[in-house]
Amino acid sequence: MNIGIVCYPTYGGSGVLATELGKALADKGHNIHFITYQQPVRLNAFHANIFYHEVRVPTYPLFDFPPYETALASKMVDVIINNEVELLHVHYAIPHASAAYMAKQILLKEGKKIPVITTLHGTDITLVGRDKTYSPVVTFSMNESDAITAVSKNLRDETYLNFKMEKEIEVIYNFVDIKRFERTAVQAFRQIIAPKNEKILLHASNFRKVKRVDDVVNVFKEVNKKIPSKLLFVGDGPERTHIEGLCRQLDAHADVKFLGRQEQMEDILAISDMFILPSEYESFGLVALEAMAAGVPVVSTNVGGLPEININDVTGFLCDVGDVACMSKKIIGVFSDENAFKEMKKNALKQAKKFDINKIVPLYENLYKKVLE
Ligand code: GMT
Repeated sequence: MNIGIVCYPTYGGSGVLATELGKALADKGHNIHFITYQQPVRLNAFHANIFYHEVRVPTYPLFDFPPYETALASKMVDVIINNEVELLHVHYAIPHASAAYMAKQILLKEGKKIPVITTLHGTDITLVGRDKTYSPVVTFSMNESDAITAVSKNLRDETYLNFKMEKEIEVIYNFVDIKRFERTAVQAFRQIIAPKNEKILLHASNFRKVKRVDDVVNVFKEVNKKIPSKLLFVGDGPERTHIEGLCRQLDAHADVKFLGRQEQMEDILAISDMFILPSEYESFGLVALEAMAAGVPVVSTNVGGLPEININDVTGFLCDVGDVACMSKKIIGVFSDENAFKEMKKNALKQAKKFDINKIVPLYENLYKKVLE
């Protein structure tokens, strides 16, 4: 099939998932056309079946806000016509679903019917999409899609609850390439981070408020009082400066390292003992699944789609939002019991295997076949 994929090219989970999906589909022989404003971060190697089409938004003195959506819809039309693209799969509803609707209408006038699949990822529904500023357009363009998918049951239910849906939403879970995370720890790297064989705690995110990164620092402070530990932060974003300040204020900075944006998550996970994800909301928590694929247990909140992935007391722990005491107590407990910790690591990997790329990608292929029929 010739498939157009539209996504955000940045470090967010929706862009990562869309890119990994495109790469997996290309490996299976499909031709993939990525349409976005920048080369997606995970699109980092040559593949004969993958094409990248950059959306350029020319500036003009009249435009206080350059019209990206118009440029994107025009690019979609151009790519579809000139590359015999058969369907469009857009990730993250805003503004991709409405741009796809526009492209679809333009192409219909030219006698070409192009099915559109919209995959909902989270904040496009729960945070931004629900806002009155966007909701009429989001509702309309979702309903005009030929198929809608959500990355968890929770996100599907949230969408039904908050939007007037006229169409069914299919749940297709996010996935992980288990093989990529089968790494043995680089001992020299571990030695630099934790020279006295301290436990290594990890958090990775875009440092937005919804991630509650303060809680990570407070959990770490408590754990470190009982069990010598180090904390690694991966990623960057609006809260990072504040978090660095908090670490200094709590006198924790000597045991904390900020690695910034990293692509080799598998190497960092391979030396980590526990992943902390205390978010206010996660539709799925792709980063938690990646940790589990590396055999790293996850302490997370019990919100959104997280309980569909992380199983309390089995693959890690689930605590209420903001319950730092619960999170630290659970980590200290399992770090103090070597057998329970080993068992939890095994369970984390076993659970991640349920979301393996080879199980999930065929679900998208089936959906494509269905909409093309
Ligand atoms: O979490 C973010 O801020 C990034 C956001 C995105 O759109 O890239 O992530 C959302 O999509 C991911 C992939 O489906 C999910 O794993 C994240 O849980 C989801 N984030 C939220 O729901 C807050």
